[in-house]
Amino acid sequence: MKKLLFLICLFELLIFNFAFSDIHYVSQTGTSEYPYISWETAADSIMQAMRAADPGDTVMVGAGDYYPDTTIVMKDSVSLIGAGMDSTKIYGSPNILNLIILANWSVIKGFHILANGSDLCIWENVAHTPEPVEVIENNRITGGDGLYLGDASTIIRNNIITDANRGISLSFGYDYKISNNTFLQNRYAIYFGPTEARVEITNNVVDGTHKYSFTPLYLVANWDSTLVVNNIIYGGETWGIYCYCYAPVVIRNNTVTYSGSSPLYISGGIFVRADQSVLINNIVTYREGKAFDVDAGSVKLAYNNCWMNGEDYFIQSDSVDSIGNISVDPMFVDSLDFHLQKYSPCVDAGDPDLKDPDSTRSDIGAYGGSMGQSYAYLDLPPKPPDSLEASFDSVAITLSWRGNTEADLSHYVVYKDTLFNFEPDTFKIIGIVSKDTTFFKDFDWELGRTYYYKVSAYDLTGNESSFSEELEITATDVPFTDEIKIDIKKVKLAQNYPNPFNPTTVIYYYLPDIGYQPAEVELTIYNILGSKVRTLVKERQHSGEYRVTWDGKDDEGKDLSSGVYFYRLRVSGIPFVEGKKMVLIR
Ligand SMILES: [Ca+2]
Ligand SMILES: [Ca+2]
Repeated sequence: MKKLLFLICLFELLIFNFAFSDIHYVSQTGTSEYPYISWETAADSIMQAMRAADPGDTVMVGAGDYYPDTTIVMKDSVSLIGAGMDSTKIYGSPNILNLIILANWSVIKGFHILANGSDLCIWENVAHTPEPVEVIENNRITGGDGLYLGDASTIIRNNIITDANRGISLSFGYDYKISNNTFLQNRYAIYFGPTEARVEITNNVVDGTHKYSFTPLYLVANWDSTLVVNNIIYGGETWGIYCYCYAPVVIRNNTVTYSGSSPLYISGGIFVRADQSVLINNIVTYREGKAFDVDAGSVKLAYNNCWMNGEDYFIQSDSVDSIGNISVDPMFVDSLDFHLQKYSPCVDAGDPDLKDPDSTRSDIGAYGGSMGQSYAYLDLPPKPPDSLEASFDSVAITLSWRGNTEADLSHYVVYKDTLFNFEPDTFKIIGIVSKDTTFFKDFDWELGRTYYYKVSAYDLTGNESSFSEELEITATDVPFTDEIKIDIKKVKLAQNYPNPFNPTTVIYYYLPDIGYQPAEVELTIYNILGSKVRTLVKERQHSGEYRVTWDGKDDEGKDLSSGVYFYRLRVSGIPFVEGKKMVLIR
């Protein structure tokens, strides 16, 4: 009897499942027979299948490119599932204002959704029943105004959101959980205006190194609670995280780095103005402006690491509890991997009340804290010494460089040879100097000869860095005097080729390692009157060789007339780079 009852239950369960969770298919090869419940009979368009769906159903969309001719209006409790963000693409058009409109309990997963002329990729701004939860996950969303959300609770996770004016805009809603997304080169990654929502922004990576990137996280005037934890934010022309919120915000274990490029803007790190906010365990580095600006009372600003910013801590209120803050090289793995190296001073230096996942004291930075990662710290060699320079006092050639900043630094080694681009080995060592000494005097030189120098850095466990840039030095007599001068070669800005030219020419330049790269680089063309006519390069670049083609046009794209033009390379951190002349012949 029991067995029979069990079978009946099972049978009912099957019916229940069958009746309430149909799958309606969409593909580019189906026969399009209503109600589209197999790949063979799949609908031609997403809206056809959506019309056939009931609450609880799934609309499954096969791989391919889809160009809907109207907005895709979701139905309540229907899941829209694609074959993956690289496989199923939905293109908007200028005729469609909002590409997809959400309903209650919508799920969107596995698509590449491209605005392609539409204003919004995903819109949700309709009256919903109280607090339905919508899920948007594993999509790539490109262009337009990205996602505009309001009046619901939404989980947005594991998406890649690119090239949007506002990646995610939030207005009035309930709970937003925005986690594990990658934001690439949006004007704003997350923008929320007036909202009463509870917002959690966790484990996202935000690349704001776009020429129009403003404030990556722009959070304004919420009245409930905001949690910003374990995010990595780099770039942006104003603030990395700007919280003009009235309710307290918790900003914990974020890494905010690389400032914006325009001197017109502030390029700060984190701005907060709500009393009772908590800012702990954050790393803020390489911002041109203020790392922290706290314009509020009773704020806990503690156990942060601010280093190499225009100004590290800017506190406009007296009642700020600031303990445990440090200012040291965080020792990231590299310029785009913000895990900490072994012996980083940020390891176990965070809030002692917080534990890492490995149950040690919390680390400072995006991978530390209770919601962070457990990972092996790598003992890497120091960075190569940078900004290698030379001076001369008629007795010695004095080499100097900028000191390394790693906590486990041990000493420097100086190499010398008479061959260009030489390979350093132990026979070429001319000096070993302690970590606190950043110069070396070479007394062994002859007039008229050319020498090449390189420097490396060692850590305490014996790892040697790669070598610094090579410095080429020639000591020569100054004619008709007793003086000797040295010629030093480092940055190279080559003569353009061809020259004279029509219609295009190539300018080659070489950037030395000046540390803290990418450095701001500007390659500009001037006319013979000295007016700027074209900005060819204005971006952050790493050391290396670059080739840029100029088409003889100005910034507006108009052809310039025949004549003499000048080009100049400006690199932040390098005082002067000469200009060169070229001739355009029409
Ligand atoms: Ca720890
Ligand atoms: Ca090391």
